[in-house]
Amino acid sequence: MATAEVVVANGSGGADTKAAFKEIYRKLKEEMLEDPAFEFTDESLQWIDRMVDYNVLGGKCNRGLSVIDSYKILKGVDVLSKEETFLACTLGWCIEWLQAYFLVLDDIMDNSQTRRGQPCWFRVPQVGLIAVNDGIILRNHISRILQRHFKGKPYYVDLIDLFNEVEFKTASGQLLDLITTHEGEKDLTKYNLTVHRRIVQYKTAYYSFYLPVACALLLAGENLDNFGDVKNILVEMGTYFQVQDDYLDCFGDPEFIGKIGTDIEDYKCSWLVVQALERADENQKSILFENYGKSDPACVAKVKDLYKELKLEEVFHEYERESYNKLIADIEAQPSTAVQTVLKSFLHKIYKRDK
Ligand code: DMA
Ligand code: MG
Ligand code: MG
Ligand code: MG
Repeated sequence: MATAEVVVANGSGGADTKAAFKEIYRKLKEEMLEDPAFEFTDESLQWIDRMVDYNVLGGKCNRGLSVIDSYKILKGVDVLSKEETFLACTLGWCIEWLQAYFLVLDDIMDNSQTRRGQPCWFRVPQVGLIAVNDGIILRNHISRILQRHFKGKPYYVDLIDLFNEVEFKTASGQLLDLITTHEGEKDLTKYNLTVHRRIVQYKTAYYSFYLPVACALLLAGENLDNFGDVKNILVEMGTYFQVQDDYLDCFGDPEFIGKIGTDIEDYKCSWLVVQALERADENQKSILFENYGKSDPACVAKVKDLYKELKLEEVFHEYERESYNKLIADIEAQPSTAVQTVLKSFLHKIYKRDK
């Protein structure tokens, strides 16, 4: 890594940016609690207040903070005006809100136990399936935040279209993720890298990687149609990110990553099971067929033992190095150095992450 890149990687999302970002959260939440379109009761106010804090906060905020970092790099400045900081942070929070909305529903559908080191929202006593409606509320907050702060900007319609488009892609990815695991359809022979790639591009890459950069580009007055290559690189990066997520689901430390993996129990088309299927002999395949997708901890343990036997940890580290090198080469082929810097700072935030 060249020295200049180290500065960008370490300087991004610094303490000042995080403090400014956090400050703006308080304001946005206050506005949601004072929304004139609804006559809040004391109970409903308290519910929204707690629900938003519980689900929007507590993450790494990488997606949200990236909007600010990317915007600064695109503009070629270290410091933004108060107004620009506010707008960039607000878009960052809209992405964090979007993430909260997807996670609340994802945890119900994946039957997960914990998220960000606490029980999943639907597991909190007295929440249960009210969490479904809370997800819808979180989604509606985004539209209301955008309307309040961006209506009248020349890029307002593009912003709305962008959030709608990315939401549709994500929900479609979740659909693919969920129907491959259907009872009666359970068939490991259908799982391969092509199927995996399609799922993860849609369910993760667009909202986690393309969306923050696209927001920064719109803020900077750019036309997204001119950034097709950038989009492709970000989708590749997002694919690599979800492979890391699949790896950590099995090999990560639940205490540290804040969530307990469920991919084996849920019969997910995870990168690990796809790699295992490619490498297993007949005997090992039958172990997979017998034990994958069962909630019995003894079955889960057999699958994990097989992953270790097949040395999937090493396979993953090799994949990680290769993806990194390929991404760097694609990034360096980009004509704009500002765009290169944005993409590299993103990549360095996630390369070899353990959380
Ligand atoms: C997450 O996929 C995708 C979305 C849209 C939330 P996942 O279920 O693997 O995520 P996690 O491991 O965080 O539950
Ligand atoms: Mg999940
Ligand atoms: Mg899921
Ligand atoms: Mg996962």
